[in-house]
Amino acid sequence: MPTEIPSLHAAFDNKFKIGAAVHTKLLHAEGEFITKHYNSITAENQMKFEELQPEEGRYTFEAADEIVDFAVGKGIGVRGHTLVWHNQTPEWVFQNASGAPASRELLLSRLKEHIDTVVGRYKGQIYAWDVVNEAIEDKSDLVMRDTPWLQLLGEDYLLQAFQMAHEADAEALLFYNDYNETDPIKREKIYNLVRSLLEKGAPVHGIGMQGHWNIHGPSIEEIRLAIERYASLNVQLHITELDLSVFQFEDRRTDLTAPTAEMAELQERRFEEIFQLFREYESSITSVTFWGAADNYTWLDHFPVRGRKNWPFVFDQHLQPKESFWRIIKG
Ligand code: HAH
Repeated sequence: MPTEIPSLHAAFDNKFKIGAAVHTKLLHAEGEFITKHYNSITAENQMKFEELQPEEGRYTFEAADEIVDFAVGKGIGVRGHTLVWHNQTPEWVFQNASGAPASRELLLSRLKEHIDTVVGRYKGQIYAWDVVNEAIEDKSDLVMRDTPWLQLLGEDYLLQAFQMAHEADAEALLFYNDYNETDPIKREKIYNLVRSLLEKGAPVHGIGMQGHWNIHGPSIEEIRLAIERYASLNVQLHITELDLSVFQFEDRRTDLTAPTAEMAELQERRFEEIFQLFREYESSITSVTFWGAADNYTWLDHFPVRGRKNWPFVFDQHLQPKESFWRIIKG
């Protein structure tokens, strides 16, 4: 008799939500699989600024609506991603009618309009928003990332964005989201940024740790220190974009058609340890989202090496549970 496959999210039901990044095609093709294993979904791309408002005042909500309708219909939560980011945001946002840089006033009014329209549309249906994504610089001698938002609005843009989002939906949990969040130097910059936002009274309810990790690092200790540091601000933590690449970032090999035995084993061990750690901090961690649903598709197939297959999840390319699945649900 084939073993019954238990639901992934059910294994964590009284701890934290288990999410997947999705797109509408995946919901059409594999809606049942998603519903069985995940109780939170995030649009991988279809709620980004360029997808929702490609031209000023022309909103394209079809895909985003479908994702939200699917979730509401199945009783699944939605994490919104993302309102303010330097990527996948159209050029027009930062320009005035003559193509020169937009004034502070113009950009702030566009930001407010976008947030009001988008957050307002899904009021009560999206439990958490990544209000600002990746505002911190990776290089150690700089703090804020140099983006058009910073250049045109100054550092104040984060406070503004959080206030606008809170006005549009007072119930939604509002997150600052970033990657390399376990790096000690970047970790302190993120901590200081969120702390200063909180001191200014900004409605920031949580920190999103993206969790784009690999089978070698960061160490469990580094992840633990980051969780402890962020949790000390008394905000919720969401793991927002979890994947465990089988390659180190510098590894440029493109010849593999399956993970090696060593990769698979390391990945299993790491998934087990990482979810053990998440369980330890279940009073702070309220949601854990994978940046995909199964190994048949991941953004890592194209990043940082184009066309190099990756296998970063706990379900394989045929949506079957990998050994890692059994290790993480055991607890
Ligand atoms: C994330 N950036 C974004 O938040 C998400 O919207 C996108 O779909 C994929 C990844 C992560 C990132 C990184 O790990 C390294 C360099 C730049 C960006």
